[in-house]
Amino acid sequence: GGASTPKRGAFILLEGVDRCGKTTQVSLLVKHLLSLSIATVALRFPDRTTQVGGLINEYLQSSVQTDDRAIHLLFSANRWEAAPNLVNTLTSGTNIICDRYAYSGVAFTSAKRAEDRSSMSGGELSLDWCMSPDVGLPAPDAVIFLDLDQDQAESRGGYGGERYEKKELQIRVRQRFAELQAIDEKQGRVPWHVVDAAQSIEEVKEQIAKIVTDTIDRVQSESAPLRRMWG
Ligand code: ADP
Ligand code: 2DT
Repeated sequence: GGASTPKRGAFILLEGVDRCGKTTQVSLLVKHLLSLSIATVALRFPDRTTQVGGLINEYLQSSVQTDDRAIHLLFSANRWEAAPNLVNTLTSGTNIICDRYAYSGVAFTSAKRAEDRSSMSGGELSLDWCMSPDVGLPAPDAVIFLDLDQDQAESRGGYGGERYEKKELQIRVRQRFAELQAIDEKQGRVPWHVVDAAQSIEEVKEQIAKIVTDTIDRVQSESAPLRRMWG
């Protein structure tokens, strides 16, 4: 007992292609944890409420040609500007459930092909190039990957008008996520949990809730230090 420093919160990330159910599950999860009196907040990237996020929002909603590297760096800047607050939240003992992060950043930019791209140089942008601006960001304690194939994603309703909502791009994005999972598994630092997102909302919720409570327990019992991305 006594006035010991509170244990830090866990940083848990939900990733996956558009429509896999991230928004639905983040909101169910936060409600579930709060009902158990476990301090938790939701975050999402891009955070469109900041000035940088406003530029990202304009980009996503328009078809104006913009350099892909410049846009990639804006998405990364949008995480860096949030990082101090994110670290303070975790340090104060609050858990964070986050919808998309650096993995989406790398997966989407590296999935662009020459014909999708508006950059000065042709060819695809390498994973290494895409990862480098996010190196050093706070790393999640777990990645929950909601896995859904493209046909099932599309059966959940037609795409809206945003720039990346195109079938071929989404298929390549899913492949890039798998490459990022392999990189993390080789490094052995950030555990990935792949959940079949084609199950019912309730089934997905149960599986995620178990992963999340196990992760929170692990972070607290091991007093695990907060790591940095891809370091
Ligand atoms: P994301 O945030 O990953 O794009 P959403 O949570 O917004 O996904 O879900 C996309 C659509 O699919 C919504 O209409 C949502 O109600 C529906 N949906 C979410 N999860 C499931 C599920 N497990 N089964 C069927 N439909 C789902
Ligand atoms: P939402 O539909 O989840 O708001 O995402 N994206 C996201 C990137 O290209 N790079 C990033 O770093 C992030 C976080 C994924 C909007 C789109 O932005 C893409 C879909």
